[in-house]
Amino acid sequence: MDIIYSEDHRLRASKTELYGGELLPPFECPERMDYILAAIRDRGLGTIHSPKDFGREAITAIHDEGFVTFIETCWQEWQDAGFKGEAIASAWPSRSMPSTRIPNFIDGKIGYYTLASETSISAGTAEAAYTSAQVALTGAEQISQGSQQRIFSLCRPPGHHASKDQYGGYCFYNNAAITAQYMRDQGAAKIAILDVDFHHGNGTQAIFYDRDDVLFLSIHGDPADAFPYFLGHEDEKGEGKGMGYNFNYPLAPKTPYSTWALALADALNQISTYGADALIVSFGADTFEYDPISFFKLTSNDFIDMGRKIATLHLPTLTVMEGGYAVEEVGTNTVNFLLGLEGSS
Ligand code: Q9C
Ligand code: ZN
Repeated sequence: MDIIYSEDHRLRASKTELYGGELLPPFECPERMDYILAAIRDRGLGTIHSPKDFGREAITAIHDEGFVTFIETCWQEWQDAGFKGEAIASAWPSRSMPSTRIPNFIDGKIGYYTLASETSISAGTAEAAYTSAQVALTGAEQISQGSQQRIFSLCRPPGHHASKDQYGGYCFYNNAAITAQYMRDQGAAKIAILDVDFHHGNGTQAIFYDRDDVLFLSIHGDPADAFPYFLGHEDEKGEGKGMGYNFNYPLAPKTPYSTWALALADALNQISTYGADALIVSFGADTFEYDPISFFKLTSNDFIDMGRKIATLHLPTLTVMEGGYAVEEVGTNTVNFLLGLEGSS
């Protein structure tokens, strides 16, 4: 399987994550990629290619122009304001002040464009997020041209929590959504996005909620107990033309693979019925039993079976990397999934 990857992810190197009231080193760290690259090499998964540049337009096909400009300028404006730490939101429009006006001052503007406050912005974040989207798009082009049936876009930072105009949950640009739109623009009629990251793909759901040309399915920790807390319930089915094209499988703490796989079986049936031309997998290894911020109980071997089951769809499949924070095991678990998907494990 070909792999798309860029060293530019290292530009995303913030020092802080707001966690439990402390500013800690981020779970979403550059070392994650080193473990994945080592596992790709050790197990001979395939050849690594650099991304092409599909331009800013491929990103604004999904994201709001003002939001992309905000991501590009936030760090400079934060420094210009004289703040000493990394850029982090502390107030945003909420139930009791549901404003849609965009503040001028960066401390207000950052709240407008943020859905959660754990994720800091610092030097290089915008550049890394831009390249991560291009890594995804380069994989999507290969799938669209029919030259490959399986591609792994090793994206960092991840994307699935980002909506059209909000970042958070370690995500800035929604790589999976950007590639789905790209594939549609290249002529595919129907795309399915299967999100198997531990966390609900709230950004991807929101982006396609009123559309029937992109089916979205997510298996994740129940939002009653897990981030992003405010989206990902089973009764969220889509709206307007999109009604019936959104599927959520929220699962309880300590869910083992035997139970998780029942949700997957239902999701795969829905994808078959839908008749997608291509599949995008938002893959996170944070369903792993020892993930430090998650609560499912998948073992390393379970990832092989997950890949094999998804392969039974026989669809051209682009895998984009999302989360996974048990850093020393993230490589093994990710490559296990990809080898299962490829049918060589
Ligand atoms: N107590 C991705 O996996 N905060 N994002 C979790 C845990 C945010 C995860 C707090 C987790 C975001 C791409
Ligand atoms: Zn996650």
